[in-house]
Amino acid sequence: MRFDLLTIFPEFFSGPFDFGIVKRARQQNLIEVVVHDLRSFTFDRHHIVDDRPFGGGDGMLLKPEPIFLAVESLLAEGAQLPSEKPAAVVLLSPQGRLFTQAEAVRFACDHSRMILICGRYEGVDERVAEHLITDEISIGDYVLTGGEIPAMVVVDAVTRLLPNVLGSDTSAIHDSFSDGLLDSPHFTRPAQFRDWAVPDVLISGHHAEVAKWRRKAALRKTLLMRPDLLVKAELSDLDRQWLDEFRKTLKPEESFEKD
Ligand code: 9D3
Repeated sequence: MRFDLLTIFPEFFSGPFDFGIVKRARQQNLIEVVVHDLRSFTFDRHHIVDDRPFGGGDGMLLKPEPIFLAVESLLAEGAQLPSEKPAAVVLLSPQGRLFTQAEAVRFACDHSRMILICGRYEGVDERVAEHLITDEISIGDYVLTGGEIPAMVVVDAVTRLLPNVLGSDTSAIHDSFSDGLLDSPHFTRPAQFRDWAVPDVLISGHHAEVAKWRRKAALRKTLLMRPDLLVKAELSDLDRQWLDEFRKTLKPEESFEKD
């Protein structure tokens, strides 16, 4: 996968891709990350990238011309081989559809290139959304100062899904959300820390009992923290029985579940 990031703050991206799995993926040429300064696609003396909104209102918008020029020259440069998957041109914006694990999987599988446009100020001229991009994405319902951090989130989430990025034993398939539940709790040594002992069953070495404990713990955690996920999760009859028991023993204030 090649990621092209368009931003007015290219320095923002020095650091986030230089550690851990993403750094290794770059070194192994499994991904390429190229950051472009939107100002380099302007021709006026002051390299102006923003302007005031027609009709009035607070704040400034990113102008369409530098964004169109940048995206169109990037698309022309990567002369599309017939075998190659198409580029996704993604605008990060608060108006976008929610970025989920399913969206990350779709980008990883269906595209060999992602051009990520980071909005700033109050937003971006709407002609970018209407006539240039393939996807408009938000990372969640909270207000950030721009699309740079969301772009990092997308690069990170998509990268770890690409072939050979994770070690063969740590498959991306075993992730939280892949079966629609949160992960079960994990423990490492020491078996006793302060007043808190690791559950005996995890130390017992009894694999079937461990698997059962983990499934129950994942169901309990999901009921407590993210009951919304249970609506879509794949649940067996035994899962539903355990959930009913948990619901009976839960104090009302412990659950965020809506009734
Ligand atoms: C008053 C209207 N605001 C929209 C909610 C204006 C506005 C606020 C913040 C316009 C842009 C921004 C900057 N945010 C992003 O560019 C952004 C974002 C976000 O704020 N939250 C979650 N995902 C994203 S993706 C891009």
